[in-house]
Amino acid sequence: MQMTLRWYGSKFDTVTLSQIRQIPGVTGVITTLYDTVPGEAWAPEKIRALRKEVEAAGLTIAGIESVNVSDAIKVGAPERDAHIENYIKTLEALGREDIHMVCYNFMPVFDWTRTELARKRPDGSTVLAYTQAAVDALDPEEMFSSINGDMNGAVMPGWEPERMAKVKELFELYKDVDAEKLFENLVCFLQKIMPVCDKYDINMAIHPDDPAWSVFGLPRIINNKENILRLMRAVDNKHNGVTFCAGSYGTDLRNDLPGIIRALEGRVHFAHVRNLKFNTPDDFEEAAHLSSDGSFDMYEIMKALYETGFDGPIRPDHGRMIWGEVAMPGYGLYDRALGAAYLNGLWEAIDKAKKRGI
Ligand code: CS2
Ligand code: MN
Repeated sequence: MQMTLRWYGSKFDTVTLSQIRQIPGVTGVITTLYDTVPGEAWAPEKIRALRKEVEAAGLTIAGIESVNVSDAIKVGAPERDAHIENYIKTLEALGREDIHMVCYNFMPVFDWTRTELARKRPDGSTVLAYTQAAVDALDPEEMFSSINGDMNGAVMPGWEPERMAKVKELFELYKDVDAEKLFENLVCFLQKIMPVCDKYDINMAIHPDDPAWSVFGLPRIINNKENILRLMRAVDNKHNGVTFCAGSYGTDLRNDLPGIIRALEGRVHFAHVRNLKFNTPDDFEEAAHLSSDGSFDMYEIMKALYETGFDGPIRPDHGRMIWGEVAMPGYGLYDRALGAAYLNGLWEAIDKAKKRGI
């Protein structure tokens, strides 16, 4: 595996490449062209410039998170084919820059949903949190205004103000799209992009739905072992793979996280490893990465990745806001650096124990 940190680019991130370079064991970044619009093709020269910038800092681009899929592709609107053509052009341009992993999601309307971006924990840190009761009390438009004030001046992925201004229209677009239709559109998209992925050896890694159940009546299709395996079988190509995100599959306590990893052997191309602390089954907060701070057994998660031969990029996921840092919620430097060090420690211990036959 390669330990990485997500980085939004020098124009958007409070964290710098030189800071990332100093986290022990972190050798790459997961990045994106944050100001691109889904449906458009990425300019090859911008990808080249991004790569040069990252490499000049002594790091590599370990993958892209995300090349976002347009709503037209998700709902199967008339512009779908033109958008898929553009997606293919973007993949070609990435392949030519030696970038071989692309994370994306197929969630309708909202990329992810949290009801609080700065819930205070007993240690004084603040974290993202979700409580179903708050979602039930809001309509989707109010949802955006209720979290907007807590973004620390950042634009959060999937919650761009321009996009949220159109929430009503977006819901309208999805009104005839049920889970089956969404699944069909996803399969159609993957079938069309597999040839270019084969040509440039690009691993597509679908991010699960977060939370792993339907919010505001929108369909959810990538939320448990059965559904993700169905997608793996529907497009049975190694380049059709998965982002294993512990904090997203883990929102549903019925999901056995190491079990999902083991069932996906060979198809996990990217891992987001974070911990959640559940107060009730439908109220959770994003704890520190350590097992003892949350509800997951992080050792078992890392062990399942190790034992299935995972060799893609891995990153700590949303960190807590600590030590007075002001950054995009979930994406400060300090707690994610602690997370990376901890995950590296678990990996080293697992690796040495295996090699020494302990
Ligand atoms: C990420 C997602 O910040 C997060 O919660 O895990 O936004 C993720 O980047 C996208 O869903 C992938 O397309
Ligand atoms: Mn994730």
